[in-house]
Amino acid sequence: MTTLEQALQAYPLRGTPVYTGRYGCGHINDTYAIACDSGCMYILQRVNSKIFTRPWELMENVAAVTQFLSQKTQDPRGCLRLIPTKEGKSYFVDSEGEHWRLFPFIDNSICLQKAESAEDFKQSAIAFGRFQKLLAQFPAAQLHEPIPNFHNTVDRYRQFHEALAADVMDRARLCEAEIRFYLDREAEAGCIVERLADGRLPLRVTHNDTKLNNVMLDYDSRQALCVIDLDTIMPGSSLYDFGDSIRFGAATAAEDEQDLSKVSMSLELFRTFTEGFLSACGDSLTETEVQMLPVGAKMMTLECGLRFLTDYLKGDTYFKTSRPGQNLDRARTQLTLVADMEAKMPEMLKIIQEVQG
Ligand code: ADP
Ligand code: GN1
Ligand code: MG
Repeated sequence: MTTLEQALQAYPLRGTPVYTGRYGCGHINDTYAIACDSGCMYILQRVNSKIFTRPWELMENVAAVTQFLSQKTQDPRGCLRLIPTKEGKSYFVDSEGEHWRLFPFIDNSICLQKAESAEDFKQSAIAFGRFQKLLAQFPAAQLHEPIPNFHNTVDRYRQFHEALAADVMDRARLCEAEIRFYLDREAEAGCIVERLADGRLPLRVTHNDTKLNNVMLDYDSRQALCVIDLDTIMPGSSLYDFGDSIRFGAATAAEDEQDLSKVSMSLELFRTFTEGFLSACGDSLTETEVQMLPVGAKMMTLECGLRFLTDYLKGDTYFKTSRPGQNLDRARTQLTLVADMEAKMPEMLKIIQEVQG
């Protein structure tokens, strides 16, 4: 019996599977759609144990958060729900030690790879804002960290210094200006983690992969239904999710664009996202969090760029590349965005005031 068949047998499916096939465009897990003769459909996933080395901890996070969310919403499509195994467990372990989980297929929904309009981007903001609001009372400190220190920018700088000192590929000489740019901003690295540590910023449940393709929209209305892909949920700051959404979604060019004249942060898209996010968060964010949202955007972009540069120095061992120098290109787009955000900081703050009303 294949491990997929083992997984199918572990769950109390309604009816007999008549179709099982690979599904979606996710880059991390193995995702299958299952259709049964009863008409019931499911999503079955094998967790990527190369990236997530302690999948049982990740599954404890997913089980705790989905359980909490399901008590907050009546709408069956309003949150991701785990289906327990026949033994009542939240995941199944196959004969090779791989972890599987089963979800109801979210009916009549669509998952976009790219925003086709500003409204799509706004809907992702609503989904992630609602996610924050619904989880505002969740005891975030109880969550595991599937990737420790994921958004600890101070630690990301430590790793950068290590890579720079080793310079195993002899590439530092090829990116002196970029290295300087990131080093010039090292003093700012602690601005979120220090506030989390001393309580000026509250600890929240963060999603950490806030791309549009992790949001399900209603197929007909294209309104946000729920957030999916909960593997990287961790304790952190709301600024992480807001910031990473802006970094990726409000950029006017691709993450690896080589023509830097095309790279900027769209204030219009910043406003669009902020409107959706704040309207859905309601009053669950503190005033400090709201005021620091633009800083969150800058810090997430700085950190991501630093990670790309670190990976370039180390020989491209973390981020997948399809051409030489791609990680350096990515580090360059991110620093261009950071510089643009620095210039637009007063306007971003003004937008925050206007949206807050
Ligand atoms: P990955 O971590 O590999 O990105 P995801 O959990 O994001 O995995 O799932 C991959 C894709 O599968 C999603 O982009 C979405 O299209 C689809 N998908 C995931 N869960 C569901 C669900 N419950 N209902 C319908 N489609 C889903
Ligand atoms: C990675 O796997 P993907 O493309 O969703 C990375 C993010 C980065 C992003 C940059 C677990 O996300 O942190 O922002 O690349 N995810 C992980 O493209 O490291
Ligand atoms: Mg995904």
